[in-house]
Amino acid sequence: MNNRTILITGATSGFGEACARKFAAAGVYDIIITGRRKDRLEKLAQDLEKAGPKPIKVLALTFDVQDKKAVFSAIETIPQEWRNISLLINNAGLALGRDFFDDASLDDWETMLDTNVKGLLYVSKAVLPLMIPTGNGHIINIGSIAGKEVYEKGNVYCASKFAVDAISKSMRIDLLRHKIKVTAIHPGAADTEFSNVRFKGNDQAAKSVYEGYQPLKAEDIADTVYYSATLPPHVCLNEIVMTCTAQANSNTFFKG
Ligand code: NDP
Ligand code: 8X3
Repeated sequence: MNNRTILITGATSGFGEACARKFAAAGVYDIIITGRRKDRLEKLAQDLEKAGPKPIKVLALTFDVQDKKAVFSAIETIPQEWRNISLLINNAGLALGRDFFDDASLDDWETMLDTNVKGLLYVSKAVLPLMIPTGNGHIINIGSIAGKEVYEKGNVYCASKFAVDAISKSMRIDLLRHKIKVTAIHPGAADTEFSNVRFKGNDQAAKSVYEGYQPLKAEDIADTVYYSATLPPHVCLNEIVMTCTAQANSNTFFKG
């Protein structure tokens, strides 16, 4: 049997990298990894090829999901043997800043919307013509608990993840006729490079987000993605909100 082909956005770090490692370890998936940092992708590709019980194929594609032309050009020119993509993990995303609405930066807002919302739309639209003919498509969108409940100074990051929630629900309806499963996974606080990016290299601010409790790890999300992707064909997990045990909702943590 041929391996199933999957495409993961944002595979250079955090959840995306953990997903790539999880699927590679199974040895039955050929994996397309994407992100902007080419050096990381190339290093990861080498690791993945020999990570499982038998060698798998790995294709690294470097593009910025905000760049519509680059997204379509990268995906439309994927070599023939990679075109049967049946699982898409829309994971690339970021938060920038944590400021009151009136203090926040317009540039940060635009980058978050362009990446988390428009980037996800571009990649999905580009991949769907390849996925539909496989007859067993599955799109897994990484949202956030921030897309379920807003929190102070979360404003446009929360809005971008509310959009991912709405897009996931819409996709599930509109892609039903193609038998494509759509799963949205909404994690709470997880210790990745996410906060270093959000606080723009202020490591102390980033570290303080995870102090006093045990946050989720990237591998927890990868395990959940993998579980969702390996259910029987007639079962679709529509959405999952997952937090560490110390987090009850967007705003409530037990630290101590
Ligand atoms: P990381 O910062 O560790 O990883 C983010 C990934 O997204 C990187 O691989 C990065 O790759 C990629 N990315 C960011 N911007 C772009 C872009 N413009 N084009 C292409 N790739 C891009 O964060 P996480 O792994 O934590 O985050 C993954 C997803 O999970 C995001 O959507 C985030 O919003 C969401 N999330 C995170 C939570 C957390 O607490 N960590 C909780 C809930 C959801 P590169 O820089 O190489 O392009
Ligand atoms: C990331 C989790 O709570 O920082 O989406 O928004 S949170």
